[in-house]
Amino acid sequence: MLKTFKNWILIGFASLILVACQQQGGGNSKKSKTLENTQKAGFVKCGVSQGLPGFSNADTAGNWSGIDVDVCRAVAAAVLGDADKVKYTPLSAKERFTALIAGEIDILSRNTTWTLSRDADIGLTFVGVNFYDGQGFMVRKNSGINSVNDFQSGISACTNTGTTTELNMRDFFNSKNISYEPIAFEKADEVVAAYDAGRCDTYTTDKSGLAAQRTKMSSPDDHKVLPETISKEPLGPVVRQGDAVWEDIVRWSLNVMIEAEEYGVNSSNASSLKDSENPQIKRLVGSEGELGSAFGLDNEWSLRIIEQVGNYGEIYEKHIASTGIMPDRGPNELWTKGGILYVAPAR
Ligand SMILES: N[C@@H](CCC(=O)N[C@@H](CS)C(=O)NCC(=O)O)C(=O)O
Repeated sequence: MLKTFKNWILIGFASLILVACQQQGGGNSKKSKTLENTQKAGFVKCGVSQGLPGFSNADTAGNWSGIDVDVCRAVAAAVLGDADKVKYTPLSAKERFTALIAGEIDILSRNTTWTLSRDADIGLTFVGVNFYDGQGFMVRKNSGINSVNDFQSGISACTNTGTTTELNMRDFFNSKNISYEPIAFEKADEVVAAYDAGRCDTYTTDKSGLAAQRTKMSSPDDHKVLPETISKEPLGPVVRQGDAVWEDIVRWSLNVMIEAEEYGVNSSNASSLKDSENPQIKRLVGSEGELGSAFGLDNEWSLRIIEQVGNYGEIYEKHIASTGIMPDRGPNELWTKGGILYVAPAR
């Protein structure tokens, strides 16, 4: 009797272990409400900036492009089969998080810095980094200022409201005991116009933002960016907290573009690499493993991202390097080439 009881307990434990192992092995039975709604609507709801060249910018015909836009395009290629199926909502820095939490958008991909308080406090989840940046200062070349060490009390500084920039600027000037006059606007174009018109001595934001906005100034050559970087600004896409599968889809859509570059898979060679000898390449192009099933997607999801949007290197070249915004990749180079772009393996 006792023996039979023991056997039952053993069988019970064995089944528990089996179930636990199966769950670990994959097969995601969870459903994503956001994925379901996106597939029903037929487009990805993507929040972007109000116009930041290289990152998210619309042409005169209203076509959006940029490295941030490509994150949304990648998700659309993965979940809808077509990178063009994206509806863009331009948002100021101040309104971006409210729009995401309210469900007006499902991905915020808008030069947004990942910080503890944003990630933890307000119902947001950062899924990764698509551009490593830092805050800098722009001044007029004839100002006689060559370094932040030349800043004097009474300096006026233009910037955007609702940004990390405002907070870093305050920390920076206060820690150096320099009194300053902040001149802040909600719309980035107002900031640029104010600085351009000489209303402030310096314009401060992410260094990529300075480079991008400089292209909009009346005489870009009259200005320079100081050498110092006063903060870390890891920029990346954000989703609403609470839909773990959607979060994973966005995270891995980004990771796949970075890993594709690492393995030399690009928009032109991807489909010809289905028979590659390298199993990691085969997983990226969907001819080995079943990575898509974990998200409720087919196995070509990542191939479509690479074919329709490109790998990270192609995207960087197209939007940031060839446009002259930041030709040098700096930290945004792959870890295998001296940069810090290092993503978890898609396997
Ligand atoms: N990365 C910072 C700053 C983001 C930010 O809003 N920067 C301004 C200046 S580059 C901007 O995006 N302007 C473009 C726009 O508002 O459309 C943050 O997340 O707070």
